[in-house]
Amino acid sequence: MRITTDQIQDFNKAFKQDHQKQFQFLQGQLEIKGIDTEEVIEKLQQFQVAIPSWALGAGGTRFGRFSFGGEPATLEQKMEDVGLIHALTQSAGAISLHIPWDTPRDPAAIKEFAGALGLAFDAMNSNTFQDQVDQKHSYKFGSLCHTEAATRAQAVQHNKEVIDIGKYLGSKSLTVWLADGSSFPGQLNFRKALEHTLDSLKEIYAHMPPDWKLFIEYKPFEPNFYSTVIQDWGTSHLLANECGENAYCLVDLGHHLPNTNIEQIVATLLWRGKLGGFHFNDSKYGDDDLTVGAIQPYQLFLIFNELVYGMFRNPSGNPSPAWMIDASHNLKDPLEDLIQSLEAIRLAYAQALIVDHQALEQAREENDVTKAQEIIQESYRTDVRPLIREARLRSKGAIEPLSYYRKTSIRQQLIKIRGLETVATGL
Ligand code: LRH
Ligand code: MN
Repeated sequence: MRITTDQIQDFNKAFKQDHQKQFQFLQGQLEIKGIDTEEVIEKLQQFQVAIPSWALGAGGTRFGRFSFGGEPATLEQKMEDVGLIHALTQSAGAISLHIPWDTPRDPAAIKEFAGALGLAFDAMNSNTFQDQVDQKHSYKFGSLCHTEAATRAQAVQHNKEVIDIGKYLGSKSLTVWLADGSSFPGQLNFRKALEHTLDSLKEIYAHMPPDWKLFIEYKPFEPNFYSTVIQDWGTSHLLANECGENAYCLVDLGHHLPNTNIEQIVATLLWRGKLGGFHFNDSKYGDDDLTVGAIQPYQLFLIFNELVYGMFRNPSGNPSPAWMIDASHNLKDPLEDLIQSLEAIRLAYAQALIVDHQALEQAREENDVTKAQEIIQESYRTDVRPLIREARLRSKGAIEPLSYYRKTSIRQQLIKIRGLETVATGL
């Protein structure tokens, strides 16, 4: 299923007048403060977020899974759905594949199809947290950290194959997330597990082309519930440093213990030039993989405030991070959920772009705590949605993507084409 630019422009007519009024009002307000709205809109238009191939169907928990109907049953249908989201939002110009959930049966055809949809391939994701049929060595007790060399070698080989698939498709990075760890005290030799993991990561790193990046994703717990080998940003940073200059830390927002100051971790990794990218989502308790900005929108703004500072206001030389969503949809239509997440991400980015960083630094230098808070909350409390809409409109997207999705009954159309029973691979 495809949506044409003409269909979208036609649908936009009903929203244009209101949008123009709100946009001109906000533009006027921001220009009084000396903010260059054109620069902000340009940055928003360039800001593309990769959609995870594993989050286009109904997710589930161990307590159950509730299907939506019309789910993509093939990689081609998943790419079509990302194409739909991108046509409407003009902010999802890439897909991130998870192997073997989305191993292309015909890589040449998949590459051509991505070109036709205007999609790039962002980071590839390996999977050594599940055993595949006919797999020789089980990952029950770990993969890159396993006590047995043969199991480690099997896991390293899998990562090399994922890189080779990505090389062909035009991807430039590999994300390694490991479930490796233990669920009982005494079960694991922490040091040996880290040493094995480092040696294995170095082999994977050596297989990467020189222009590739390795993203090392950390997580404190689940599926292991006593220790995780790569449990936090410090361990990921240590391993990335040991691997080499093309190895970085990947920050999944849901991979932090309650009340962790994630924006401070982001500032620290940016400072050291080791911030590789993000898995955006939101959570209240654990790795809940909820819609971005649904639970803690202020935290998301504070994270982007550190990103804007570290990337533009006082650049640390960190390469532009990879922007990816990593979510799982149990209750909402996956495409609606992803459209909301994309909106929340651009909102936080736009709010951070209008922060008066000069005044903020001065307030900080003078330890004027109240003023510093007033400055950042002024931006957070500014309704920047007209800027997001204008950026979408200029990129030939929908002024109101969700309205378009609902008013044209896209889910019903997908159900008509694919039926009610199709199940998407992934989480
Ligand atoms: C682990 C994780 C990782 C993916 C998986 C689908 O919790 O965040 O990024 O491999 O989800
Ligand atoms: Mn993740």
